[in-house]
Amino acid sequence: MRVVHTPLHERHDGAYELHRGALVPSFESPERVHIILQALEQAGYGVMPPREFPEAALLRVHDAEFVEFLRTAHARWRASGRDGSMLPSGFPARGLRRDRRPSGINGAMGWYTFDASTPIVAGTWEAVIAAAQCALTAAALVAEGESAAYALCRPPGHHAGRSFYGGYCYLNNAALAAQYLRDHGCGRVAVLDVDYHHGNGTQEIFWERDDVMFVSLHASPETEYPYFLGYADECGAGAGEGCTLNLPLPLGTRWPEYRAALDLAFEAIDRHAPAALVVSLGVDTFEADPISAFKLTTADYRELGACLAARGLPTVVVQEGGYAVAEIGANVAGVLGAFAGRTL
Ligand code: SP5
Ligand code: ZN
Repeated sequence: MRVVHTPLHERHDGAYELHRGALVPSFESPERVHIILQALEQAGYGVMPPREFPEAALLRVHDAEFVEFLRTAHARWRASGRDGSMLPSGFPARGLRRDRRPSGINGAMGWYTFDASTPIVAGTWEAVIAAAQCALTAAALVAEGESAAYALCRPPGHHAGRSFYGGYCYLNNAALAAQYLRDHGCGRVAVLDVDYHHGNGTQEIFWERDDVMFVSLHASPETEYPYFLGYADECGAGAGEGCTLNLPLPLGTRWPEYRAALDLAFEAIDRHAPAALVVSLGVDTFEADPISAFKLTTADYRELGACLAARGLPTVVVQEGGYAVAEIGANVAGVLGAFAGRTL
């Protein structure tokens, strides 16, 4: 299994985020990828840089004005006399207008994001576009016949929707991979999201579609981020009705319960009969994760990998969250190890 990676992710280093009422150092740090890469290189994986893709590949999933906002946001911020990390200071909640986007940078930021934990710095766009190209490259490898590929994406993507960012995510890497597979010969695709947090962006992007199924195991949004999506009664709409499946799980979930939910996820995926699988791989389900409350162990990630690989589907694995930096390499390597010797 090949690993797609570029050091350009380092251009995004958000400095700080709003967490429990205080600005704290960003949990989503460049060190995460350094440690994953080190573990995968030690395990002997071949690492390759991403290919270049035209902007049209992004616009298959994202809104053009939104992409333009991300590309130009920090320059606008600097032009208004500020510098450093951009965070929003207001959002269009109930009672405020949602029919017009303010021309000023602060209003535009509140328009396009939904939290104050997703900073934009001078290098964010460069890193975001590089992560998207890693995901597209991994999808291309699988479309061209590889049985599996891993995109070491940073920043992550599954909270980003067609025209919004948040949750440390800017462009939706997994959705771009899924759409690429659809556009290159795969009739149906399933996205399985195993990050601790609900993949609200991916769900939104494919909500009304029957060609890309979205299935997610995550902590209940009753108490966990992103709070306002990810409930079990969300099933998709229109042509996509029945093509979204949410399996929210309680705080403290361990492998046996997680495994049982994974079986349900695969029953649904089997009914959809996809030609390929995209895995949004967050390892923030780990017992020592600093912002999460599931209890998976390093050994459990090998089991998870075995479950995923055993499906025998061409698979694109896309990195999402995971903030226990010391163990993130072993946990990701544990999942990917199951794919190593696999041939379809
Ligand atoms: C990609 C990804 O994993 N994004 C996660 C974004 C989470 N950001 C806000 C986290 C709020 C954590 N609150 C602490 C609750 C502890 N149980
Ligand atoms: Zn997460």
